[in-house]
Amino acid sequence: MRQIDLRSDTVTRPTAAMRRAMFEAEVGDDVYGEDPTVNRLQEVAAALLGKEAALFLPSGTQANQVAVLSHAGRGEEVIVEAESHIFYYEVAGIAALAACQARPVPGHRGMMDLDRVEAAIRADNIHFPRTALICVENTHNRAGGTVLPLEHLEELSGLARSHGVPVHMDGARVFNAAVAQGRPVAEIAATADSVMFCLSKGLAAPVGSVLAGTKAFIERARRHRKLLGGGMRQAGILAAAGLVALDTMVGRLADDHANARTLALGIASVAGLHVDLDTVQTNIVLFEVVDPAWDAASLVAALEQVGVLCSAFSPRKIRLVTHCDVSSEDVSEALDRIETVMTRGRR
Ligand code: TLP
Repeated sequence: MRQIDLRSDTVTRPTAAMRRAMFEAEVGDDVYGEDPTVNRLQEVAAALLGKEAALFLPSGTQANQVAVLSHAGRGEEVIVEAESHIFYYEVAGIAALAACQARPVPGHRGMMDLDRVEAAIRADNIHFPRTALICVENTHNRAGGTVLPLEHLEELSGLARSHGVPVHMDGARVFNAAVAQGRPVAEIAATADSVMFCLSKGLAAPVGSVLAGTKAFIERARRHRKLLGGGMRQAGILAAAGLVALDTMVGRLADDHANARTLALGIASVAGLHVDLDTVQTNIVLFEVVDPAWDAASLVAALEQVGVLCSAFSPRKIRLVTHCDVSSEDVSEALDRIETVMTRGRR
């Protein structure tokens, strides 16, 4: 039985063109700044995002943490959306690595209420930490891959600027946002001082993320990357795949979005499952298990038995992610299997 892996877009494998580019990559020692392929990827990424400079890092988590370290100092405060990756899934890195305090603000579909953000920005008072950074996530993973509207980001950016606080965007899937909105990614990136994006999710490169910002910020980030052990040597082998990813994999994200919509519409018609279709904006489908005979963990286990892999996201929520290794036929097949499991009921 063919497995259909919808756990994450991180499971994508490098394409044939990436493997060829990796094989042929010109390399050097990147800690000396001498890897021509890494340098090229950084230049291409900075230009795409409309930023002065960029840095290649091994993972999105490290890129986010390096961003926090490079914006904020010990004992300062970082405003984060309460369900954001940087707060929820990064092993308390803000506290453990940057020695900062996270100030979570609840969001709706990933968007923090601007009044609440403003209220969370600290006044100048000897008792208070300084607010050093505001983080946003676009697309927003735990909200179901929702796109943060440009007007919202622009308002947030204006608010942050008026208080002299920089904004970091966890844009692990910012290319999904750009494709969904039909806007250049630079327009989205312009609303943040620094932006991180992942090459190893929907763009299918095997490893790596990029952090972009001003030259001065990236110089600080390079030092922090070294501190976290992310200074790699002949990393051009990885960057070569990243260049192919940017060149060939961005436009096709629209197919993943169409597949996610089909998947969501199918799930919406299965008794016992509920999807808020308005949240299905990119390549993520977050659905709720309402049938009391199941919970997320038991349904994930039953689906695994029939070769559909997905992730339990909360006691009653399951996440499915479409990507380039899942075709529209796979989506129909996955829907058939999901329906069969739900109709057969819990054994
Ligand atoms: N997200 C992973 C898991 O960690 C949940 C996934 O499968 O979605 N920012 C966002 C918004 C992310 O979704 C992720 C990965 C990261 C950062 C971290 O990237 P990596 O995995 O490269 O450290």
